[in-house]
Amino acid sequence: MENSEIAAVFEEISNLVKILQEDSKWQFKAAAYDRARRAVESYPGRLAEVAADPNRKLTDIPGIGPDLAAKIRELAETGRCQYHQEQLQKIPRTLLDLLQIQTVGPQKARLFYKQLGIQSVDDLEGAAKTGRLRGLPGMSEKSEANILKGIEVFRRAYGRYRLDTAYETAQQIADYLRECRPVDQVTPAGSFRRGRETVGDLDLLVTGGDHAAIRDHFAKFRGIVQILGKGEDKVSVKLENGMQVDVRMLEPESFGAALQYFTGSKEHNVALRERAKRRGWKLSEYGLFEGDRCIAGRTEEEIYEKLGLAFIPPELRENQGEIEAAEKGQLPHLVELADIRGDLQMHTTASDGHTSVEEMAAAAKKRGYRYILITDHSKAVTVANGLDEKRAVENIRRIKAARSKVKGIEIWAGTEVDILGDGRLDYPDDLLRQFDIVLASVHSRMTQPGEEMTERLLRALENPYVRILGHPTGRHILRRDPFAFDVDRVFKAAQRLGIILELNGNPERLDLCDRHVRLARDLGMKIVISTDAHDPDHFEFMRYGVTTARRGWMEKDDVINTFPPAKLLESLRPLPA
Ligand code: DGT
Ligand code: CA
Ligand code: CA
Ligand code: ZN
Repeated sequence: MENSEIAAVFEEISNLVKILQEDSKWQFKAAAYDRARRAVESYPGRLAEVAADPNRKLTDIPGIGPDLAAKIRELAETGRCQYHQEQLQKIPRTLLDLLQIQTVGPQKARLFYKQLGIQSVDDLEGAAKTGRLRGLPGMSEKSEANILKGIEVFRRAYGRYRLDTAYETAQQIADYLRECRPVDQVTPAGSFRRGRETVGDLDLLVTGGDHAAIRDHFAKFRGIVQILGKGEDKVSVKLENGMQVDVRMLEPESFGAALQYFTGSKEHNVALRERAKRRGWKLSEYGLFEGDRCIAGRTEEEIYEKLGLAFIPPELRENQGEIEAAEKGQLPHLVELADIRGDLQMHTTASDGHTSVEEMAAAAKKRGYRYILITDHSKAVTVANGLDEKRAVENIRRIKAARSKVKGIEIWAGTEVDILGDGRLDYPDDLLRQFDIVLASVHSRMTQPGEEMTERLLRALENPYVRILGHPTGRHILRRDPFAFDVDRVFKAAQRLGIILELNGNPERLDLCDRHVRLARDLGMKIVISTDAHDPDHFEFMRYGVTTARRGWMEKDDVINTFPPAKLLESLRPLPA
């Protein structure tokens, strides 16, 4: 059991306690589980290992008392927690789906359940549509409309999983499959290999040995709740988190053809098959055929080559012009993770991060980075413990002091200054001037009408100290839609002013999204890929950011944090004299 899974159980217990409110101490109890969830999430090692080690104590972890330690041990050993299961029995399972809807938390879920007998998202939708929610404590017509909008987002998201969930699951299964002796290689295909921000299901291709043995081994994978189908060369299963996984077993002669076929996208494949047909050939998951003779199929490379195309990286296979570009030898040389030299958005304990400047710097240096920008929040973002002017000045001093302690990496003093509702910034120019680099982002009043949000962003960009626009559209994948605003106008204003757009690599955000990255690229703009790390572990998010940049056709020189420090600083908008 991974830390993230343990954290998810604690989160659900906290929600259940808040919904049930069974005794007078429920608030303390819920708070303890919330604290435990955060402690588990930010714990650097695997808790299951700590639990199994007689020489280590779970209770040494801050936020974990004897009771929670026992639950962690129970989860690590059995994969379940008795108390959690008991609480789950007390409400309809579908009631928890309500918490996936924006603006609905445990308190509202309880209210709807107790007052109106609402048990599911469908019930909630019915009640909102017939105006039965307004009039409940704290519920207006507007909050009813927001819930309907939230339900729409929920339905679109249903049955899809974030890229990081897919990544972790793919890795676990691949590791597990490789334990089976005859397995040679496990290769993910499908939307996951194309690097899409969400996947519908996971497609894994396996080569090597005895198919029956691999099938039997896979069927014993711990996370499986249901076997959906079992064929000669394919097993489909459903995992505990609801995700479907298709495992296909292949022969090496046709591995390339199958990888090509199952990577998709469907639209890319249709276009490729047409191309083969025009040459009198047939392309399928078994190979490229001239009559009965297979002329390519062992590798993807030879298939693309035979079809007169340069090799097309999976991230581009969406039939968005990549085939034409491959034909003319004009494919972009996509940016790679190894090109990245630094990270320009991260938080420390000064605001809502988990570690110090020095720890972040040391971890960044270990990754081979040459610079970092510390960007703690400003005061308006109270939920993230934003800094007022005085604390911001102290923070600049603290950041500069870290330079003498961690050498060999540039430690820049920045801020993620909040863009207020009217487009003014949360700090005066006098203070903004003191930072090395100012990043500005929106964190409040996110449902403003499009015109207002456009004006707000444009006004913020006019401030001469703003060099980077952070998570420009504000979306949360599967949870919250992007702000309504005129993307084209804001991008063009940023371009005219020399402001860099951020691609936030946090897999919950990936903001800019792939389409917007492509738009920026088509306008000839540069971006920065940042992780918004609140913990050194989050530096790993760079992987998702780079994948999304690749989906937006970005080359190394389009991404400013591939530059050495001096060149990066030159590529930013010049500061006022
Ligand atoms: P997803 O799972 O919804 O995120 O998207 P994909 O792209 O992974 O789609 P999936 O899992 O249904 O199928 C995997 C790949 O297999 C897909 O990208 C292309 C290929 N494929 C599946 N069905 C068809 C089909 O009917 N025609 C063609 N040309 N290819 C298909
Ligand atoms: Ca898939
Ligand atoms: Ca599939
Ligand atoms: Zn932010």
